[in-house]
Amino acid sequence: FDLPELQYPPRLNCVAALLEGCAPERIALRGAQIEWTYAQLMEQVDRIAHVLRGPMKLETGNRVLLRGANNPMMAACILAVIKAGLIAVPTMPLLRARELGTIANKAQVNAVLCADCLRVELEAAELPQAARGNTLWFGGEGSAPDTLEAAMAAQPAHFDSVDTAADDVCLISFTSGTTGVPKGTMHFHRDVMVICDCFPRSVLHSQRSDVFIGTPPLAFTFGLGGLLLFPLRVGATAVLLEKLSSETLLKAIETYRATVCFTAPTLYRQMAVVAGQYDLSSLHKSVSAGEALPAATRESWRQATGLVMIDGIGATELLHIFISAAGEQARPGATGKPVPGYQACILDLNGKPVGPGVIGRLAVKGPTGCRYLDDERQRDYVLNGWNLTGDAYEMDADGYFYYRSRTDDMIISAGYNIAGPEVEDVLLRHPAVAECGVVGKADEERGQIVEAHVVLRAGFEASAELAVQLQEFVKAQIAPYKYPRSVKFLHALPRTETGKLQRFKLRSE
Ligand code: 3UK
Repeated sequence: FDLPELQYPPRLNCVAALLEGCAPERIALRGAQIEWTYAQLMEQVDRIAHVLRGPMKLETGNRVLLRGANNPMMAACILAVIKAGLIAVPTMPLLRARELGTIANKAQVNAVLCADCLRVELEAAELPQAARGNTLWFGGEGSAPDTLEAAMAAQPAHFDSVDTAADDVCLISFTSGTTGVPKGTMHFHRDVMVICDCFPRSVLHSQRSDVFIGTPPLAFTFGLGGLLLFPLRVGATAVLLEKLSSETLLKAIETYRATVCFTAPTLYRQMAVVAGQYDLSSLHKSVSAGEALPAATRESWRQATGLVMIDGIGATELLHIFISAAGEQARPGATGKPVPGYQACILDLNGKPVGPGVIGRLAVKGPTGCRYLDDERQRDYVLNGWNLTGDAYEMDADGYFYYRSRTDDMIISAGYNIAGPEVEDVLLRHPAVAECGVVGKADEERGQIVEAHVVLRAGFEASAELAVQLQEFVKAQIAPYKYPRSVKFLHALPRTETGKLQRFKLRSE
């Protein structure tokens, strides 16, 4: 944490620092219709900042709920909120009114900037008193007085950033809540600089000539970092596109000559199948995060594109990626090593460190860390300064970290501990399997049995014979007690907006 490059002045506004000294004529953001140079981006940001401090009457430290798909205007709104000394509370586009109400109240928001296309759910949400009536809409048709664009037009084109402390909160980010209630985490101006100076610098070696592209929403810190903050830090270009599927992402990589791609394992799996039909010669870094990257996916992506994927584990609580490896440093099956600046170790149930080769709880310490809005939860996540991510990991003698499963997802069957993702990796190597999720199913005799939920590739049909084939396939490759005693065929797996498999939904089926 005392790396020399991670020292920042005590007075720091991270957006001012990110945009300071950028080349005004270079392209900062590209969207479907918009292309902004750094000078144009700064003007948009400054006009929005004036709107927030002027007609919206917000004061330093106030919180602004933000809603929108990935596009340049949404990006400008997030930056403007922070530059104006306020706290950004970005929310996932698919959230419903009830969830939005919960988040708005937990974060005690004072105002809202919302994309016009997400109007219905927002209007149905119960916002805190202060935020009611203090909402502006952007990206819609027309120029009604309650549109952000109309308000911006009446404001000056330059805004002096608000003088904030390096340890003032600038972002409240909510976890996607794979298990239920979203948790709000607070991050400082300094934390934003830290994530820009850790993973992208030491693992990606990002530079100004890079073109960043990908799918994670800006409301998810994986996307906020990878598709906005990291590119700005080095003066590069970010391509922000709404609703990318595997084919549209491949097409966009080709069209925009993207060099760095951020997405989750599922999309890499889907893209690998058709990657050969696109010119991906510009791409040299493909980053996977959000959930475990199966070795099978790593291999099929390599075969399809020649690229060695960069796996990285990050968490909303820690803001971005803290264990990763690239190129020569990558080791099969491992997520990687702690990103310089971070430390990691494996703890047993009593909080004692365990040696290499033993599965335990992943603990991480570094220049960013968990600060929940809710004190109650803080004690579960942070132990003696170590962040407990809830993941079961194993370390080898050389200090590489291997993901096994979420701590709560370990399957215990007839006394054996079985990690679902290991079985998934084997199943994904079978030609009939497109996607799969392996969970524990309650069983009277064994406590739990291994149950596989399988989505088949086009051209294959579900049958009892195929189920037996899959079971035999697993038995032949890993210890037979790990084979799925139950196999179910589905049309799709339940996933969050961030691409994570919702195992609890598979278990409750
Ligand atoms: C899981 C992984 C294995 C893991 C995130 C990059 O995913 C992000 O944040 P969330 O708060 O979830 C955190 C949890 O997700 N996970 C993430 N990456 C991996 N498991 N291998 C991986 N590579 O359980 C972790 O505890 O939604 C990812 C950057 C920023 C992020 N917020």
